[in-house]
Amino acid sequence: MANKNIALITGVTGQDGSYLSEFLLKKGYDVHGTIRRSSVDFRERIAHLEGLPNFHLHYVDMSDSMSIIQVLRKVRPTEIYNLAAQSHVQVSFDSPEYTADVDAVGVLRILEGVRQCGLEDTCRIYQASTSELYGKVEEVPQNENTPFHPYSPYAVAKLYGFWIVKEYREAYNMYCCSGILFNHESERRGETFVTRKISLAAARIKQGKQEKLYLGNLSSLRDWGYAKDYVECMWLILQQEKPEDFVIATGVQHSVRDFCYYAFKRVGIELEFTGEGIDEKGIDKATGRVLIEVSKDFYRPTDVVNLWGDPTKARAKLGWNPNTTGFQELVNLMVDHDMAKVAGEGAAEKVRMNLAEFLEKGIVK
Ligand code: NAP
Ligand code: F7E
Repeated sequence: MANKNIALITGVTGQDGSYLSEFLLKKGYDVHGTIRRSSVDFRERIAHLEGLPNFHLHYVDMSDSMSIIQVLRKVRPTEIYNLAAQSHVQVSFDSPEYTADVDAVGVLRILEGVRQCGLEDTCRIYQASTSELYGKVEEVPQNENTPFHPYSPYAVAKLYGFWIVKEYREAYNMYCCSGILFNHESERRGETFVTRKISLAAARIKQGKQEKLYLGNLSSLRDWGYAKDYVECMWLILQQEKPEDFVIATGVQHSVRDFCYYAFKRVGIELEFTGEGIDEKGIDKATGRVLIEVSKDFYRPTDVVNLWGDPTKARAKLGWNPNTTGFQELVNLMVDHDMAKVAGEGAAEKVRMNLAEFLEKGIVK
């Protein structure tokens, strides 16, 4: 059909890919998502979309140019949202080469693939960039002009992605841009990111299904937003007249400790923190029970500890409201979701509990 909007979302099975699919389907797009073959089915975030006439899935791996070219030729998208990535910062220290291949060279594969398929004048490209580029921060809060200082293999790979997008924009006049998104969370957040690890633990501890929560740096500061609000920005960034990069953030900063406090408060437990560094503990004020301890296993060789975004440009140019969902509302909706999830865990409970134990002991991070 002429003039039909056709979106290609890499990483459609991820947190953002699933929300963005819903958003674009509602706007009438044909949505094509890329998935990877896996021995077990991890498509729960998009299961409710499968079977819809405008929703299509294709096997693509970001380390495989041929699969990328094949899907570009077949789909001929008008918009590409490149969300696929090895997105876990701590894991990037264990798999630095793979992270570079997928998160850095993968971006190049998309850009060059678009050119080689002759789509450079008809297809706009959004690159999922990150506040991790600011890393060992050189100013607070961070905006589009703040210097980058990446501080993990993940961030270094994403920095290449950012610059190669800029290069293709300037060298070939392509409509490609980066959203520099600060942390955004949701009920669909991966379970080893700190917010989800906390919301699930609060629910499990409340329901007597977990003893304790082990975390790393409790003083780390983040600007946490709601993923559902952020995918709208990805779309808005591609609807501008000129391609430009944008910082997407709430402008509000909290510590990991704050997140714990409000998550446990939501389940009726008031925490009190005592001690410092590795000796810090989160104690149930009512019973004196230690619920949170610090474990070295969750410290990173280099950690980014002071992220705070300035969304002024996004507010002014995109007309986006950075504060649709506030911090406490975000914590509450994640915890409420996980209270219900944990309560409903039946037959799968034993398997889940094993994972919780592994997480607790630091065997799985
Ligand atoms: P996520 O939940 O980890 O999803 C990542 C997606 O990438 C999944 O669909 C995953 O597929 C796919 N993927 C990973 N490696 C791949 C490969 N080699 N080939 C093809 N697909 C691959 O991440 P997210 O939170 O939705 O984040 C989306 C993007 O935004 C990522 O690029 C991330 O780095 C970036 N970002 C996220 C945040 C945030 O706070 N969430 C902030 C800034 C930037 P499987 O399901 O098969 O693993
Ligand atoms: O860590 C500290 C940890 O893993 C946040 C990704 O989406 O956002 C995400 O990366 C902070 C760090 O997210 C634990 O040291 C303490 O300082 O939830 P996280 P992240 O590293 O900020 C950015 C913007 C992205 O681009 C990434 O793709 O929390 N922390 N204790 C812990 N973190 C984890 N995971 N687990 C802990 O036990």
